[in-house]
Amino acid sequence: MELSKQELEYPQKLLNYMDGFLISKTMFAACELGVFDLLENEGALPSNAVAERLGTSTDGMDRLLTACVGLQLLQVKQHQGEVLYSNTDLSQVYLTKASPRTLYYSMAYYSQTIYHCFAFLNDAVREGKNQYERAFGISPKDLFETLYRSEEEMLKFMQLMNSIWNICGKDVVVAFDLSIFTHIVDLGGDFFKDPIPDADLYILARIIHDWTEDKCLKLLNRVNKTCKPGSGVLLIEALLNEDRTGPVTAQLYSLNMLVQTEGKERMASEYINLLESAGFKDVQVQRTGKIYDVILGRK
Ligand code: ASE
Repeated sequence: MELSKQELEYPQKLLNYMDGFLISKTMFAACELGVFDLLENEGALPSNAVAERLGTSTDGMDRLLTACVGLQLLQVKQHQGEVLYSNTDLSQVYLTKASPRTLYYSMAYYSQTIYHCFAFLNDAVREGKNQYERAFGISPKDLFETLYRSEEEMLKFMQLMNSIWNICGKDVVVAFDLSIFTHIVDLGGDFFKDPIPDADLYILARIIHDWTEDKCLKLLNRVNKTCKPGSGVLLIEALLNEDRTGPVTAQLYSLNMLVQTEGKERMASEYINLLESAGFKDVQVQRTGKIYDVILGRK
């Protein structure tokens, strides 16, 4: 890629990347402290009132609200000598807990789990394994015993997994005409051990990316064995480009799979290989242009 003289002179992109986690953490703090929920209920408020209601320091809250204005997560206006803060449309729709399209629980999981695992990204890259031990003092045995280490953690993870469908679900379910399948199972539970229920379409949404090659094949072989001819398997994953150029979201998610799981994000060709090795054929791939893409195989 050609770099302009100006970019070399003043590396705005690098400065933005350097500040990336400051931005994330500012947004997470405002979510977790309850700023957007309070402003949704109360309308425009001055920072000292927000601080009082949320039990924080006035100075700290004033700076947090100001930073949120800069990030366009809040708007500010002057009214009779008072500085009043209120939600923007974006924060109203996505950052308040009660909104039907809320990403609040994604934000909370990023802040409380992913952020701490990413603190050990260097170690993860050196060792090629997840960082639960360093981040949370949990010795890695079964992956989902770790992820679901308490009822609370399990719920937080499920809320994360659920909340992304608020924004990506529609595109994923319409990517293929699934009307030929009458009995659809969204595969969960202990699918390495438990019997696979009868169905004519199995959905594995963000399952394959958690596991090593061996375990992916083991799971897909189990599903294939249960499938009748004509039955299908639908994988929902964030696909990497074949030429390794992007999408950057999937590339970063693959690093997250490194710090959090046994798996990685893959290219369409890798999913096709896995499915064909497990006995599926006629594999088709649909990109959605959003985070999650869709792969359909048939027995
Ligand atoms: C998993 C999905 C996720 C396992 C752990 C996970 C996600 C976060 N942690 O199957 C959702 C995808 N987001 C990222 C950043 O990878």
